[in-house]
Amino acid sequence: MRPLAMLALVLGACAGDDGGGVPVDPDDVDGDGVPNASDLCPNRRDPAQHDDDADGAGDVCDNCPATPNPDQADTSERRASPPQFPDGVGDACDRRQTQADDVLARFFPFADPAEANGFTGSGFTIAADALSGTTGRWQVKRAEQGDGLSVQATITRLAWPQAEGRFELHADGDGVASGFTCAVVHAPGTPDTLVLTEINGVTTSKPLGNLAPTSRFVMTLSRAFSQLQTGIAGCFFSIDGAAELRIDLTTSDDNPIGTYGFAATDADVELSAATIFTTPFACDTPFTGAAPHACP
Ligand SMILES: [Ca+2]
Ligand SMILES: [Ca+2]
Ligand SMILES: [Ca+2]
Ligand SMILES: [Ca+2]
Repeated sequence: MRPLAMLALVLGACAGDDGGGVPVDPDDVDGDGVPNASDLCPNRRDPAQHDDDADGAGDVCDNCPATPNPDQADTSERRASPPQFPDGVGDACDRRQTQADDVLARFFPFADPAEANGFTGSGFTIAADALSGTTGRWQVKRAEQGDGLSVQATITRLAWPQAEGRFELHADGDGVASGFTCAVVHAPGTPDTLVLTEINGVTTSKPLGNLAPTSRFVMTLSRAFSQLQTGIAGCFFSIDGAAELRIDLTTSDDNPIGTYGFAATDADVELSAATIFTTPFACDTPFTGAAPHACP
């Protein structure tokens, strides 16, 4: 018997004594029915084995569940003095590369219709491993505390059945009377446009061009606050893995509590996933510079 198998057998005997009387199977240490050798998350119970980004790491153990990163690298925060350690958010999707304490808070792979139970709203459905709809609004109450929030949608279809349409992410409020929205706006005679809005406040925008409906878009609405309470909200959009287009605004909102979600108005949209990142601590100064942005 290999030493590892023997150790697992010993641990299994202990777990069997004080658990439910079921010994750990050394060939399936997480007990999900999938043998270690073929388990996408050998140490996390994961009978569904869903791998949204198809990188070989299952959703429940992937440190960037919507970004292919087979190496699972998470090293960019590491420094010797003063000591700082990786934060569990993979380098490939970590928006604050040099700052620890970021959290991969929620991941919605839209693989199971039961995920809809986490949301309020109407107009979207979960089927065929995606969320889709044409006109709808879904949101979830934010449970995580902290100044920083990123709401990221992985979009696998975005088409316009009418002359005008809109798809948006929202955060910090309900996206109707409060909070921020990051929207793709389609209108006749103009290129599709990325628009960032603080509700009842400032807005900024940038043209995206005419989007091809079946490209893969990654759209992110982020909010980060400095310790000086100078707030920045950002909206990011990438097409087929190209560099992100980014727009920012300075916000007067000092209450990072509310909901996050997404809404479509006459937009034939399909999301393969939504990912929520949070941070309990803000950057020392507002984030600036090239994407992915890092605390200065
Ligand atoms: Ca297993
Ligand atoms: Ca994965
Ligand atoms: Ca990944
Ligand atoms: Ca990290």
